[in-house]
Amino acid sequence: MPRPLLSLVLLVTLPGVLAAQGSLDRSPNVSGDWVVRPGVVQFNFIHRFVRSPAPVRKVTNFPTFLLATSVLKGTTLGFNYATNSTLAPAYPNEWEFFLRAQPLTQAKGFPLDVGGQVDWNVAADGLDGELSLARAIGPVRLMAVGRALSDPYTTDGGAVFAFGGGGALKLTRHLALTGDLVSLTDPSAARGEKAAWSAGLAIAIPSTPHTLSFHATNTNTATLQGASRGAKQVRYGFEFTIPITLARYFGRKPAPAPAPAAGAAAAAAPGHVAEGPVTGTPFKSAMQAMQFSNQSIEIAVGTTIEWKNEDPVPHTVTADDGSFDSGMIDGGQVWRYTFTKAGTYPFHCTPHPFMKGTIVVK
Ligand SMILES: [Cu+2]
Repeated sequence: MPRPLLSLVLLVTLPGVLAAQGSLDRSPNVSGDWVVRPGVVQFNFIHRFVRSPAPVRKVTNFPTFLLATSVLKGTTLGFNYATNSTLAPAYPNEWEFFLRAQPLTQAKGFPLDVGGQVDWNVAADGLDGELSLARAIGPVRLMAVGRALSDPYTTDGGAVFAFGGGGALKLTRHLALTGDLVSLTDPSAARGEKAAWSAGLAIAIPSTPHTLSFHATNTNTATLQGASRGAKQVRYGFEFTIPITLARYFGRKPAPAPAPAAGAAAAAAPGHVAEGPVTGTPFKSAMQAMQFSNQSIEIAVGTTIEWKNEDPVPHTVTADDGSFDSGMIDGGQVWRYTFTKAGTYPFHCTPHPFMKGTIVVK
């Protein structure tokens, strides 16, 4: 297969790690201003539809595409493109170009996730802003949001405001219930503006970096403008999230890992390699963002290597010659192996053959 075609096939079938947020930590109308991890391009696709009454029963679709990437760590630059928007009269192609930042996070020890977005909405011909606060408490993540939106019906830069909240309840690692309620402070009955709401079921597809959210909502598009206005009719639809890890296609070669001194090099058992208790200090490595974090490891005979899978998808550590094989290591799990014979051991990950490394045992 020609290389560009192969790349395309990989791009479609093996997208990158769940780096940006999937749909399990947010709700359809409240994004929480998630940001993309550096080196990742995020592509999200939302498809919603309504069916007109009998006898026509015409299905009308409301898609929104999101493409975004990181410019600086903790920030995201991207756009939403909704191809069947009802926001501004006679303006169905709604573009929103946004810049997001999430400077404070619970992961870094702050009590809340604090994020914000500014965007230019082309259909509304104006600037929008959002501030969001979120906090995870056990399996629940609660979000609050305040928005200042340019008024799509005026040309004098008039502003409207919206406030709302959302939540996600994680039932398992792969399943969450989500919901939200957002309203303009002064919805216009004449324009049919109602409070926006959604109810959904979000699924992390096992062994992939994708999430899928099935939801019902009364909003048309996923822009700040669109997610602040409900309509009369209920839309049913889904969102599919695709994080694409660039390192996979434009491979970087990290420097070889430093060689730690072997703890108990003398006690090398006879034979090839052995799986067993840790002797001495293990050499710690990991799987991160669909790569082995140490692709070249040099150790002394008798050293144990400990791999931690920091991805949400399972990986393996498998010798190319079959001399060792971890089997599936789930996200968060650790696997250890003690190398008792000198040699060079190329290894890979069985479900992701592009993940490769070499261990030199001296
Ligand atoms: Cu893998």
